[in-house]
Amino acid sequence: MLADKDRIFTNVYGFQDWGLKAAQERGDWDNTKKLIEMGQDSIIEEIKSSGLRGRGGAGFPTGMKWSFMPKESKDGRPSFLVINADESEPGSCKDREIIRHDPHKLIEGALVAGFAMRARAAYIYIRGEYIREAETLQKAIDEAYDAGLIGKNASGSGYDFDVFMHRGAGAYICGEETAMIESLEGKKGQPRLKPPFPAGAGLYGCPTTVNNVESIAVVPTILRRGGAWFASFGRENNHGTKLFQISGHVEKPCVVEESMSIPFRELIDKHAGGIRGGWDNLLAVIPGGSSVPLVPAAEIMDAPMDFDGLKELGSGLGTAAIIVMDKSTDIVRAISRISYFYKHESCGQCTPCREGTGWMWRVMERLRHGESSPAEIDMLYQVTKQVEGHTICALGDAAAWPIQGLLKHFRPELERRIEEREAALQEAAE
Ligand code: L3W
Ligand code: SF4
Repeated sequence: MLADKDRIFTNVYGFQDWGLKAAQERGDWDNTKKLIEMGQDSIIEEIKSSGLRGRGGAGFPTGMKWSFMPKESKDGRPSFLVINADESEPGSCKDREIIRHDPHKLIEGALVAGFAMRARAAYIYIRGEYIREAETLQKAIDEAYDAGLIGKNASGSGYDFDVFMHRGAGAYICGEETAMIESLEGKKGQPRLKPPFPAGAGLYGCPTTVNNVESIAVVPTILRRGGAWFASFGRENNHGTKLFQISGHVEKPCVVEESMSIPFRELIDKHAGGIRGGWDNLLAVIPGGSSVPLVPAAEIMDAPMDFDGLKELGSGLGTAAIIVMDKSTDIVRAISRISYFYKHESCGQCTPCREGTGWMWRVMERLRHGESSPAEIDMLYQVTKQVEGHTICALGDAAAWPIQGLLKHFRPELERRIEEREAALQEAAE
């Protein structure tokens, strides 16, 4: 279990004040100038050595991503850091806690990360529904400006750096990095084709890096304590501490910072009070937010909660939003509801996603009631394969994967519903 002394988010439960004075007492903004004096290349090297991988779902190595940013400005174009606080993945609620209770970690991280990638400013794109969180964040940004920590000569470093907050308007797709950039530019939030990646052509066509809130908020602590310290948690290729969000049928749902790679059972027993009704009552778990396939109880028990451990199980760590489902769950209905979500949130610009998400949801609804045939289960699988990998952004994959997980692990349940309905129809006809 992670020792208290190794926690980065020491105020994640909001027991203390989020304001600047209290944040400084907890160690934030402590001689930030010294971190900046490390120099751009050294900061990036330290982040690379920490093994930090993006905390927004894809797990892309953070230091490497920053190194894609140009060292020299072309035609006087500025570079930008965009921070993804559009947390809309069902099950995901960690960035909300950081902004509510530790916003100065994010703002200090924005300055240091922004400096490392030679960015002129950071735009924090916050989910529209996070109304109070946006108020807190704006107050924290104002406090940082008033104290000279950001803005002209930020923290006395000689570097000018602005931080802007931008509120979203309730579209999940704006969490996709290029849709977010479009939205920031005042356009409809629809993903762009990649490449070019944002580091080449991002916000207003300028070099841009988009990072998740948690990825940025851990940066000052990593630099203060050293990349080796962060890398000492977790296992090869899966380093660091991580905010896990545990919801569903556990005794005590919570957001908790733990060491990466902690076994699932230990995580749930130590922090969430165990499974409702005991471990024998566990049916399945969605370990990384609604986009990743479910894992049945028997397979997840001893699994290391990290990128590679969950990938080996055919799932993923995603945002580490763990949705626990006990045996009272109608698993077909649960996945069908997720299908509805993706149908609703599809931006509609590519055909496999626009048409496929609606088609898959309608079939899922019929399967839920057994109003189908075994052949249609196979056809549903084929359609998920035609959507997966054939769309502009990852929303198509995210709509296909939960259904694939259901078909892989719970096909007998779907067949049982079809058989039961057929038997009932026959009985009624006789
Ligand atoms: C330059 C290259 N940059 C990759 C960058 C790229 C991006 C990052 C990861 O989706 C996932 C999605 C959801 N040169 C590069 C390069 N990059 N190759 O690296 O890129 P990618 O495409 O692997 O992922 P993504 O499009 O960022 C994110 C999944 O996360 N997810 C949850 C998402 C929801 C939230 C939320 O609510 N907060 O994050 C859960 O699984 O399905 O697969 O920056 O530009 N050659
Ligand atoms: Fe839009 Fe879906 Fe295509 Fe993504 S995959 S660009 S959400 S239609």
